Amino acid sequence: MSYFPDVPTIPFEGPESKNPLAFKHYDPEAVVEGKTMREHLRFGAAYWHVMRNGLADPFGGPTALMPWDDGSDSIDNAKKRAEVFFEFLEKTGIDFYCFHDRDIAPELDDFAKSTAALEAVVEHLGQLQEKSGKKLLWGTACLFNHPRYAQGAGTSPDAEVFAYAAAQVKAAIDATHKLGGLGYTFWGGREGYATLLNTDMKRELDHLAALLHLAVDHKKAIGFEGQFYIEPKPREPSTHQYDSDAAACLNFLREYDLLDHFKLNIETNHATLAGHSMQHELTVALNAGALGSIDANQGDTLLGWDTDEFPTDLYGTTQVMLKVLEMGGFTTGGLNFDAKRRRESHEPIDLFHAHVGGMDAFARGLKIAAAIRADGRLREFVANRYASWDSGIGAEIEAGKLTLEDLSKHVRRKGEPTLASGRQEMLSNLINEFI
Ligand code: XUL
Ligand code: CO
Repeated sequence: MSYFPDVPTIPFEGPESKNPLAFKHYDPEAVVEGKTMREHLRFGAAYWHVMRNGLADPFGGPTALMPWDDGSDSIDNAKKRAEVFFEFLEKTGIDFYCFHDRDIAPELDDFAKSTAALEAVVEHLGQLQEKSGKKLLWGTACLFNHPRYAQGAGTSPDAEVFAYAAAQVKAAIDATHKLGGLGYTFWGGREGYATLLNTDMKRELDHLAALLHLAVDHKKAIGFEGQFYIEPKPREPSTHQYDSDAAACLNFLREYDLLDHFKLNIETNHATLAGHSMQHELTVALNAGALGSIDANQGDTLLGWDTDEFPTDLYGTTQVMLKVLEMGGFTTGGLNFDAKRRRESHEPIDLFHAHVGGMDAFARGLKIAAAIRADGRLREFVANRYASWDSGIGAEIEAGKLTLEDLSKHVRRKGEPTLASGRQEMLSNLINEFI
């Protein structure tokens, strides 16, 4: 039985192809810098967007056609969705997926029932993974949708809500472990505040750290070896979210002695909401040895919210892949399409157009990034720009050998420095040579 009878397995046809449902650049077995494209890119699909996003917006209801879904909270409906999803993964050639507990299984009227439903669907997902060879990139708990979390989950003013969130995190980590998940993500959509008038920020942050420590302890207790991630985002739905950007997350993890246990999952549209470029966020994470995984999407400069568009901007994908190559590639992480179709793209086949385009945009980004690296002029320019630190006074400062007194004498001797140009325009032109 096929749920997408009109869609074939997406072939690679090369740059000359005019077939909208063919890859022009993503050739999974093609080798770039010694690894196949499939190994470099590690594409993942987001269960919530592919299977559960009806494409509603704040002014209008859902439009997405999902002929396979009977709209019920039954386990059978949940299992059927899983089958549709795996057919989608098979046909797109996406190797990984990510989920929230409440996307794959319904939240029922009590915790024990919801957890049993989760376990039943996890069993089924396990069989589908077995048959297809697809893998779970990461799992997570939805700690933002239910009304009980309206004032936070780990940061709720109510200890009973914290306890509920902790119980839900345990069940979601157990599910991820059962499915051999490579990671587990914490995104704190409600871990923040709407106003400081009613908020004890210090206490809330202590509680968030306590929840993460409990998760680390549980991970050890059950022998789950996957990587824990925190996903920064500055706002939406909260006015301010504590994990506001990569630097804030790293500071929080250091302050609460959690840095050894977490890496970051950086999302492009969250970076722009934080007033940063994706390149900035990736660089901050990479500098701390904490770049773990990526939620691949892009925002819209004309809209001030998290539009989660599919990535099509080649400058963006090139910058991401430059950082991923600089890191030496993903280990547990990958490129998870945390992206949704526009509300107007409501037909099931649009899911394929969206993902095929995102995969091709990243395949091109990878090829362009590898070409820029092979060319070497960019790397050489940056190395030369800092060359004054490699010997003489620079090397002595870096080695911590000089005092302010020494530097004062040095400047009296040398006089005014002569600065070299940063050559930004020349470097932008250089990038354009490759795009
Ligand atoms: C929300 C977001 C989440 C996380 C997982 O903006 O990105 O979907 O990726 O909870
Ligand atoms: Co995300």
